Amino acid sequence: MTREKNASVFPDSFLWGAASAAYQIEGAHDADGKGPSIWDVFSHQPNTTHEGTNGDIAADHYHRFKEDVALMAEAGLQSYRFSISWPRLLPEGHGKANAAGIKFYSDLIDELLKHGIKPMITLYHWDLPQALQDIGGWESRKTIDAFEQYARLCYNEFGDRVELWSTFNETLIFIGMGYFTGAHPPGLADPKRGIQACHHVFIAHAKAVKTFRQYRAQGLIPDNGQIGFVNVMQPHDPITNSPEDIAACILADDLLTHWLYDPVLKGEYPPHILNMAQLTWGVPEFAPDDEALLKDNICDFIGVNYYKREWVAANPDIDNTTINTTGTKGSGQAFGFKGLFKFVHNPESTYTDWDWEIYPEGLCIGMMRLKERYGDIPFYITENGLGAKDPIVDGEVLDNPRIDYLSSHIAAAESAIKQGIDVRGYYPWSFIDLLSWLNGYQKQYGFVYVDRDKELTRQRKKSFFWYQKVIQSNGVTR
Ligand code: BGP
Repeated sequence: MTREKNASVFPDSFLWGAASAAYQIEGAHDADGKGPSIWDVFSHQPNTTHEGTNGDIAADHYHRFKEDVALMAEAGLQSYRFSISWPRLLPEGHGKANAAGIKFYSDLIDELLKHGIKPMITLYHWDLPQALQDIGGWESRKTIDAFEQYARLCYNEFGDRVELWSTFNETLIFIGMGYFTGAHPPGLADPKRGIQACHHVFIAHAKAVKTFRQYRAQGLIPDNGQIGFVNVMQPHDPITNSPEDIAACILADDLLTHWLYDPVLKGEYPPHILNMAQLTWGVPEFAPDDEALLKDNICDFIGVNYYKREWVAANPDIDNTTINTTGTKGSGQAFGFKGLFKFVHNPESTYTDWDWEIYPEGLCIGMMRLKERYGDIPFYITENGLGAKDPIVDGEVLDNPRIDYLSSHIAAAESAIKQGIDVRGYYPWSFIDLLSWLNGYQKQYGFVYVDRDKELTRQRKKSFFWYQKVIQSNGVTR
């Protein structure tokens, strides 16, 4: 059968979306009974974020969600990925729920559905209630129990209207930066504690998946309801063909990819890495049910957040985990863990102002590698985007580099589909300009500009109109 010229490769059911996260978009950090999250506390400490920026106000989406959803509808969005702020629903992390918090998300969901936009909920996008951090955070099994209560509350309140759910966003970042490099809360550099905390996240995930399926079986969540996990997809390639660089690259894949994908897609850790961790640090420690919980609760889909590839080299020398948070090109240095591997600059590659390599093919290659390891799983591209300081010319936001970036990545998603990968949706990061955790408001990603000097007025960027056409043509016009 020959495909009609210009016919779309993207299936009719494909979801063209956009993404956000509660702390980065909502603001209203202490409104209507919300409890503080670890990010509220952390970002108020000196020298933690770029120029002391925080999410106190963010894009004020909490108060302006109707205006924002109207813009999403105008763009033609078919789905919107957002996260729920756990401390907005449960100010103490567990126990008594906050009715105003529930109402906010319920109204947001209704507003989306009214415009025909499918909600995709992330339960955890890093804003742990501070009250839980105070009793050990992810290092404590009490947080697993609290997460299960929180997940149940969300299923009870929103499950009848929402089909697409994911439990966690990016273990690589919130565990890696929270417990290995110390750049995110709780600000530790302690692998032993990090590995155990990460294990508890996987167990919390497995329990939430189990409960989700019980709800679905009872008809409390739609039959076609799906639950997944969202991870960073960061393909690694060796910078040379030397055996040392190749070995370092294999190790980077094992520690940064397989360690974090295997538990949710295979229900177990890579055995040799588990062995190494237990011999070196004596962790992760398993409770009696943990192994079965992981095995029995494999995800329905995997969400991949793709921004960049990393070039890997052997690393006998450097221990440096600082990154470019200024947007001054070239200010990032090699990032590495001594004795394991380091990420290095490749002079032949193209980079953003934050020193992130622009490599569209990596989106397709990354999914192919995952398919090879995990089989035929459904994929959602849950984040992809260009962080940049957008130029304003005669009052118009002309974000041409973003259009080029997204266009080339949509082409890569198309190649993946042609090669038999089951890609079901594409969610650029982000719909609207919002807070970048460590980089402040100067690192913009949105289709909609938020004028921080003019009462947070929304303005459509050039990419807004471009994406509208992409959606209208089901990915053909780009
Ligand atoms: C991902 C996060 C998002 C978002 C994005 C861009 O890791 O899930 O929350 O912030 O990266 O990163 P940054 O803001 O650091 O540029």
